[in-house]
Amino acid sequence: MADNKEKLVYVPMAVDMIHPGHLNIIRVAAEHGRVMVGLFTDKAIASYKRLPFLNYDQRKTVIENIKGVDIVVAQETLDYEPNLRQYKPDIMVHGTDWREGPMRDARAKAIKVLTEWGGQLIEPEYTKGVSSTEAHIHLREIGTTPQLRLAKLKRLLNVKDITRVMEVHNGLSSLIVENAEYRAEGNPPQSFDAFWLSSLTESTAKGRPDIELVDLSARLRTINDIFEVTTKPLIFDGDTGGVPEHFTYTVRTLERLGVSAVIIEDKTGLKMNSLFGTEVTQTQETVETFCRKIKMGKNAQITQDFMIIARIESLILEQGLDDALIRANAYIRAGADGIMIHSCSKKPDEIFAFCQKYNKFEKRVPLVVVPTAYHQVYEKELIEEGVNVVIYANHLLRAAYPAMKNAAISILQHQRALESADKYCMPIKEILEILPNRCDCFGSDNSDRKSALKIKKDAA
Ligand code: SPV
Ligand code: MG
Repeated sequence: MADNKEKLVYVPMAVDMIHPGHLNIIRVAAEHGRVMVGLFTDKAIASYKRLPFLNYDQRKTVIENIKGVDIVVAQETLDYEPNLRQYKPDIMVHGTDWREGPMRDARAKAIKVLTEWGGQLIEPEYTKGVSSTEAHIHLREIGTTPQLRLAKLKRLLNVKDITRVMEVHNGLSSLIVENAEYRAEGNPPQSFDAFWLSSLTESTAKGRPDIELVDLSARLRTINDIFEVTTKPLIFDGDTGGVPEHFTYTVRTLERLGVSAVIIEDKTGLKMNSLFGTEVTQTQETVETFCRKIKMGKNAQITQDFMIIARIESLILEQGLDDALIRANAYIRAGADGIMIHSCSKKPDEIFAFCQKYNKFEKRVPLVVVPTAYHQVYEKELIEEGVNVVIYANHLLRAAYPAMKNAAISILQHQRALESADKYCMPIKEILEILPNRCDCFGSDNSDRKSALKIKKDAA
């Protein structure tokens, strides 16, 4: 045993929720020597699955206090090589779960590196039925608090190469965004990080034009519908933010509900949708007045985590790149936590030109883009240009409308519902199961509903 303690045993772990599976691994490791836990950073975890519930420091405090753990170091990537080379452990311990799936390559590499100094790999049987991914599904049913939800956006911005945001306009569309997942063999699952409560699609869903006509009270009801059934963070499309004195109240109201950020655009007067471009008359706000609005909003907010993001309309209104850059600089100095640069050009060139100059700013804040007009652009190109947040601003509503229209026309054409139901409609059983049924959530078996809620698609 004394001999054993001379040996260093490396145990990589994420430890979002500690469970008997972790304790078993640590027990096995401690039998072989001094246990060094390589604790995955939030960034490392977010690179292959969702953001952990607990942040790195919280997880470190937990694991440091577990019996058998001697030391905790940061595991910064999914690749074990840097830590293995730095600490040269005699033994590495990992559950058998990494033999399959996204960790397979990391395992092969770890084995190769360990052999360089005669290191040994021990793989205790993975404790089936106890996985943090499964626990996350249950936690989703319990829900979240306004504070936790609000703070999540900043956490995502700190760890993701790009934060992927999807439009929602009601509770049902938010359920889709909460649960949609795509898996391609050997790759980490893809999902959305946050919601965009678009003024365009929320207005359209209510049959109104996007001219700040749907008032804040109505929009708060939509937020409530969304928050009732989801846990992801929300970015609110605040249009112009209204007069500064009103905007301060909006900020506090959104914060109180647990909204993470508001984006306000630098226009004044009758606001119309940006995708009209210069087809309609729209007036850009003066830099001074818009900066005053940002400052007043920032002074009004109570939490550290709420973000006010300033949206620049200079490219939409053909005011040129220099005007956009001058405004970005001024808005950041006024306290904006992020900048959104918008464009209705069919090519991303003017956005990329903005990015290149923007990235050289002394004081740079997260950059948001909305590739609706230049939708050919890939996320990896945006990442290369330094973009931090991509918003898919209207796609769910645009996808739903043609199906509804076709179903209506089909009934008129055939004067019965059969053709429409077969071709354009989801099965009745599915619609009954898609919605959360609270009575089921607490206690009784709701496995049917869970499978309907899990909107998953595996690559063919
Ligand atoms: C929205 O979604 O309402 C927006 C983005 O403001 S855009 O429609 O492109 O102006
Ligand atoms: Mg809008």
